Amino acid sequence: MNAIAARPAQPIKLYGSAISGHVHRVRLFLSMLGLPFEVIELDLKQRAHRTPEFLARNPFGQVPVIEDGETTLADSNAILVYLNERYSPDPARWMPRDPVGAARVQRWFSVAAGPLAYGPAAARVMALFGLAADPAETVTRSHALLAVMEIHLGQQPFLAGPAATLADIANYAYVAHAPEGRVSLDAYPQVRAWLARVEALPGFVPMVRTPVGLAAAAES
Ligand SMILES: N[C@@H](CCC(=O)N[C@@H](CS)C(=O)NCC(=O)O)C(=O)O
Repeated sequence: MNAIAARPAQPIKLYGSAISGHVHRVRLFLSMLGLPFEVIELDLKQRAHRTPEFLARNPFGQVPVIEDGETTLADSNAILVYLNERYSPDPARWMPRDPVGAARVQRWFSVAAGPLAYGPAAARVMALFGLAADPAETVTRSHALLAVMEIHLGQQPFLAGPAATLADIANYAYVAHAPEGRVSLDAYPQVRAWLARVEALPGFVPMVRTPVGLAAAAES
């Protein structure tokens, strides 16, 4: 454990959107680390993430992006790794140093960037913005992921083992908000218990619930 945790010289700038789960995972970890930050809210509907100015920060045109002094970084999972390595008083707590522990976190980063993004996150985006894709297929894909998580979390309290790690931070928001995409969590008590464990961690902050998402959740 580091004796004294580093602090940013000035508040970290977080370019994001309040309804983005990718952005929320960064906001959540900034809060858990107690770091100063300011959010620059981009209106994605107005394509504020596609301006030349923003594309210079992230050529993929996606949020989140952070600016920490001279350092500009995109990609939520990459940002979590950066914040942990640079500012956590106990980086091994969130990203284990042993080969198996580190690999387990990486595995759940891959889930967050794959099945979670193409399942519950995509189902929610379709519900929020009425996108023309097949919601049924996405909902089915979401339940396939949740079924795996249900078994996994019945065997251990957190995704990568006995304690919370970056794996839990990366996967929390889109699972917690899955009902906004008409993906019910009713059949997954172990998943719901895990969400409650994450919500009980010091510094936890929730993601906003949107009116459209709330209506969808009420129907599901
Ligand atoms: N791999 C990226 C994905 C980020 C992402 O999909 N961001 C969405 C918001 S939730 C976005 O910016 N979408 C706008 C677009 O792709 O045009 C990450 O983990 O940060």
